[in-house]
Amino acid sequence: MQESIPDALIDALRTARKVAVLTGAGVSAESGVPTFREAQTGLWAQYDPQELATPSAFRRNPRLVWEWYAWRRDLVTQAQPNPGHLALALMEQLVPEFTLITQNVDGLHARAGSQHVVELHGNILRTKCSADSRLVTDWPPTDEVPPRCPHCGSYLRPDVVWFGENLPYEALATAVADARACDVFLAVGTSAIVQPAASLPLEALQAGAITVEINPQTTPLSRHVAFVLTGPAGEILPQLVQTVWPEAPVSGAAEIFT
Ligand code: BJW
Repeated sequence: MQESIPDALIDALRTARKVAVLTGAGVSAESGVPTFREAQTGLWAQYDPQELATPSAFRRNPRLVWEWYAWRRDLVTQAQPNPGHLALALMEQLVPEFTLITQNVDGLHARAGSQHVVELHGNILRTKCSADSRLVTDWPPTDEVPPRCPHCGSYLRPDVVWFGENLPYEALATAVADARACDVFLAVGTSAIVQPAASLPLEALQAGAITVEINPQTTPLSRHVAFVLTGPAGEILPQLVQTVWPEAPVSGAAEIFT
């Protein structure tokens, strides 16, 4: 059964000048990309984050970390954007000012057509030097794992943000500013646990925005937001866009709403 969209939320979105959206792993779950913290299916149910997603894990066992990310990179490359990603790309065209802030590293928002995506935790499809963070696109063929930076010989690593690392400065500054300036803030498919991303909806709330959560489960954020839409993003987001903007003159919408 579909969640009905409250009239007050429809009005708020229709009249909003600025909308900000924070997405998490749940928005890509329906594309077959595993989330992190869900029991049974989440990555951390099978793998220890301390062994894989920290700088010290990489120092201890760079080969293991590189290979784990290579496996996930393949998975992401084969995944396709789902109706939730497409609905957000459509929403961007319907709202005067729109920011899509994502914790996801899978690049699926851009592949769905979102133009302005703020990536807080990097992108798994990019590679950087572990010594100076310079982005590296090519390196000589080698059997060594991880391969080495062609400029300085240090190991290469994925361009993602591990625990204990700072988020990219500009991305975080933009996200905080847009959260504070928006009229409506949607948190979609995130457990709202990992900082500093988890603070963004609260920043928006404190600044007076109408806050919305879209998630099949309750999170620590649920009790703070004005509206909770319970269900999968791939169903709720298309329904939300269709309800708020029923006459959206956007080509390609049909594939979302089938
Ligand atoms: C659906 C769905 C469907 C399912 N539709 N929904 C205070 C106390 C203690 C520690 C800290 C603290 N402040 C900061 C920290 C440290 C740490 C932190 O927050 N730890 C917490 C665990 C407490 N933060 C950091 O270290 C950050 N850096 C930092 O703060 O720098 C300053 C600093 C430096 C030094 C010391 C202290 C501070 C960096 C965080 C980097 C996070 N990196 C990861 C890995 C990225 C690379 C990779 O992909 O491998 O980012 S961890 C992982 O979690 C990933 C995600 O982006 C992130 C958030 O997870 P997300 O997206 O919310 O996924 P899940 O799985 O948790 O939730 C999925 C949700 O979807 C669920 O709610 C489902 O119900 C829902 N769902 N199906 C809609 N169909």
